[in-house]
Amino acid sequence: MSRAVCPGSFDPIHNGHIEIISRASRLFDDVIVAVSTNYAKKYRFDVEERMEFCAQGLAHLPNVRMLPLGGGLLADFCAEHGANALVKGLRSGLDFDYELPMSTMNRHLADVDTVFLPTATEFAHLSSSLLKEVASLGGDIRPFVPDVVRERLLQ
Ligand code: COD
Repeated sequence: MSRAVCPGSFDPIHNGHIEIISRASRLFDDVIVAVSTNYAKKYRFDVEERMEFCAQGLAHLPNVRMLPLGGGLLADFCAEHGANALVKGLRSGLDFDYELPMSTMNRHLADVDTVFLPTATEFAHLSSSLLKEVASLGGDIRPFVPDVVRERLLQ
């Protein structure tokens, strides 16, 4: 059985993430969405809430499940869960430049390969931080996030 990990902060999950994870679910038998907690980072939503948003946004994908990544190494998480692939979305060459050293390091640490999927053009401008800013200033983010996320961002 092929197993891949889609890691991220998902603070919160948006449709760019969902599109990449959905494509990963067609390439691999089992997909684990690893929701990170970096203790040095400040999140808008706690890990339970971010996992709940992921669960709702990805409920249509039967071979996708969510697990907390915790504060440890992603490579250790992959080894512990028997995954030999990571899947990441690329919005631009800048993403690739940022991701390439991490992919090489993850291969060194746990012999895990990174599969890069180019994002759909309609989601290439999305990031969780941009969506939080636009929502906080009253902009319409309906096309870009699951309803549950939009409602929570509006609260
Ligand atoms: N379209 C498509 N894909 C997208 C989009 C978009 N618009 N936006 C983001 N993505 C993809 C990217 O592949 C990204 O990697 C993923 O979604 C998650 O995005 P974010 O922003 O939620 O998550 P990040 O970038 O904050 O996640 C960082 C990790 C958790 C992956 C990273 O910090 C990590 O690996 N942490 C574990 C600690 C570790 O092992 N460190 C050493 C690394 S070698």
